[in-house]
Amino acid sequence: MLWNTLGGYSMNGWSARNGSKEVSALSTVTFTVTGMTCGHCAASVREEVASIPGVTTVDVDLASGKVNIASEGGVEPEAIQSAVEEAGYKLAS
Ligand SMILES: [Cu+2]
Repeated sequence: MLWNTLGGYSMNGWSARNGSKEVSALSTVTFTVTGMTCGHCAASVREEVASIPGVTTVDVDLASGKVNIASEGGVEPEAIQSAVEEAGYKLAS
């Protein structure tokens, strides 16, 4: 993968193609989780969501309930929902 990118660079120049490839590889999505009341809750949700294959980063904002998830290639909403429920919380509808 890395070598392909480098090859594209030297043969085709630094084009928008290279840039868009990198951006599309990492996708972020934000969900709102209800029922979290303390740092322990936030940590539980973060832990469960982080265990979903492909997820690279999980940011939990306890005050708003917003959970920001970065993943490689995207994550099924169903996977996120079941991870949140596994932790004992629910997604806001
Ligand atoms: Cu708690």
